[in-house]
Amino acid sequence: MTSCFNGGAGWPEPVVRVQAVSDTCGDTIPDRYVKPLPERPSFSPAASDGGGGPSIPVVDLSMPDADATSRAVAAACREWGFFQAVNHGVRPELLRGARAAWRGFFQQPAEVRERYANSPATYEGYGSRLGTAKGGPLDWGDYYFLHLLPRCLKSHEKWPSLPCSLRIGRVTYMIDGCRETTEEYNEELVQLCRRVMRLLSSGLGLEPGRLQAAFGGEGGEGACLRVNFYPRCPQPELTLGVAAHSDPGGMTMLLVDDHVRGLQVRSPDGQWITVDPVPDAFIVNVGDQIQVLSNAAYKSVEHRVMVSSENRLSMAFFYNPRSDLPIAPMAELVTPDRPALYPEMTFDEYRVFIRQRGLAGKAQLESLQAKATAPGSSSSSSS
Ligand SMILES: O=C(O)CCC(=O)C(=O)O
Repeated sequence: MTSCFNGGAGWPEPVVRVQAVSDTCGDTIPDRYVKPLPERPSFSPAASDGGGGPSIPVVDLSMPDADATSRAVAAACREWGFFQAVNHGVRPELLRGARAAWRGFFQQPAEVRERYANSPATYEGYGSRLGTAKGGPLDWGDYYFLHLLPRCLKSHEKWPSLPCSLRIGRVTYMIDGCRETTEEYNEELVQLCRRVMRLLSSGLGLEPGRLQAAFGGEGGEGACLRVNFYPRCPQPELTLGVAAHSDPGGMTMLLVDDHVRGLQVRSPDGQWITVDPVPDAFIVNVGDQIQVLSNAAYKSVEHRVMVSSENRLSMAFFYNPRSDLPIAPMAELVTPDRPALYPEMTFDEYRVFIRQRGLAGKAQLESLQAKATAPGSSSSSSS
């Protein structure tokens, strides 16, 4: 298994690729991946299995009535923090091309993948863990993380270079499929996120550009991509592909495998429900920064990932506020009846916690709320 280690690069111990573990572990997963009993997945049926249980709302973004669309998005984000966006305007061929390009990366030989091994300094590149605590629990998944916005953080050298040929008519061109597709995907997703931001802002009774302004305006926002690859697992009942967490950033647009389920979302009544993906939809969810800006009108909800006997790939596009802007509940949403629930903090300050400790449910947001609402706290509303 020597090819599954990378020699440290700032990690507290050698990093083992889950893909290599999956290929070599036989029928039993190593102890480091076994979750404590209360955290293990429940194989709750998806609504389409006939259980008729609750499911996250589906919102058609092509409805001609912008107010109705805004109301549907806002209702989903107030109640569930999640919805599936259909007819969102991003071409299905681009979605399939992006998934295929990234599957191509995870199918490369280990020595090619290892050229892009990441470190905890920026997390950019090929990784297999979050958090730097030695001996900490591990999730059953590898990933690739890269920065897209602001442009000064984007560095193509840190993206996989996978040249391939493309034949158009009689001419064959060489293209760098993964980089070119990811660029186009990025452009489209930024436009879609800006549109959903306007809908969210209107849904709070604010002027459509208000939420985007709190992110630093169009061109001021941040964006990054995390492509998750969950190799087949012989004991899926013991582990998770990603442990329960809420997303630290602003908003996430998740593109999942159409055929393999995995995502579970905490429902409003506290149950884990399995999402049944609508083909070519984006699963959109509110992150912690929008929960803070909306003074908890919109919920950043816990979710986690089950693994299975099949490989699964997902692409999480994280749309974030400018990282050095103070983020606090927007002044219009703070009243004597509903004081600011969170203190002011930049996204840079906020994510230090996650980068050191890994994903920990909603612990970060809850500890901030406890500080802001403690007697004598001076939390302000200045965003
Ligand atoms: O793979 C999934 O379905 C979800 C991934 C996720 O939650 C994440 O990358 O933060």
